[in-house]
Amino acid sequence: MMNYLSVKDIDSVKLWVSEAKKLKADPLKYKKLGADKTIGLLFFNPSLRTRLSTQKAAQNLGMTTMVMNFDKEGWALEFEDGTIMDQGKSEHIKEAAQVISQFCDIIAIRAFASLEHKEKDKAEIVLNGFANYASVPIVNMESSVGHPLQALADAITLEENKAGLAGRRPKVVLSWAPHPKALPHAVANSFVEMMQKQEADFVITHPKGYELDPEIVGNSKVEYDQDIAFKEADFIYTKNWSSYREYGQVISQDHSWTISKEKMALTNKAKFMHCLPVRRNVVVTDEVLDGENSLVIEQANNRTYAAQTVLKRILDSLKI
Ligand code: AN0
Ligand code: CP
Repeated sequence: MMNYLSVKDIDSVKLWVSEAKKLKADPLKYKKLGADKTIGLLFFNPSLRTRLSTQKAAQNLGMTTMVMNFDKEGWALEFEDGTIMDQGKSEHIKEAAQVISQFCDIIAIRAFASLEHKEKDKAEIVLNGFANYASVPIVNMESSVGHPLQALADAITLEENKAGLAGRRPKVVLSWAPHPKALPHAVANSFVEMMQKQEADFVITHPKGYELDPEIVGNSKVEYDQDIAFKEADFIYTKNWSSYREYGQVISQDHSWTISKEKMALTNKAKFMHCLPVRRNVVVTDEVLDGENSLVIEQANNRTYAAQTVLKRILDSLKI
């Protein structure tokens, strides 16, 4: 059974991006593929883009969608085995996942990291709970560890904006930026994993103490001086994340890391990318976000074709 749980499930970024571009050129080409099929979208956290783009993608493939805000509308779920359920949790993942599988042909799940328990977050309790007990394919709409639909949309956006590089490898920089709240590592993790599958000069930059999970970073280059990292960059991908080492803590909000016109002037006229939602004049200045090199709306638009590529592949796999 084909699941889409992480970037590792992409066998060839090149192939998937080219499929996405074809779907973008003719979104309704496979309108009949998903007829009589239902996707259930389960949200344990808020969402604008993921919610609407995944519904739009399903709709383009002729599917019916069911959306449930699990945090507000569902029973509180128990994920541990063998628990005596005499406390707050009303239903076990074993029944919930099997019951939803009776109604849905695909289940998509958003469940952020708690940012409290590193090991539990790393174990992907919610996503893997569904993957273990559901009898239908599972799609990750941002879990504790990754946001692979975002990363695929980012890969499409990068590909579409390489035209000015005359075939040379792009320099892509993932830059941390300040934020008042503790945010998850998922978007950054999946972007790193996606870049590791691409031909690019890739650099991660962040203040000391904001190192991402070393198991994900692997051999990717880390540069602690943002100004040095930005030199000759073709793409600046910005995201805040909380500390991984001091798990879930905001250890600094250094505003000298905000992406500004002056920072962008250090680059090779780089394009600016961010997954959104973004806090203006904290993460990035108005000038950069509203500037002509900002790709954020294109990225959001490409979320539809990223999701459509994944759902089409799953629907194709269900026919075999
Ligand atoms: C979330 C995050 O950082 O993971 C979702 C991003 C797509 N962002 C916020 O919570 C602001
Ligand atoms: N980029 C993204 O996943 O946005 P939402 O949280 O609004 O879905």
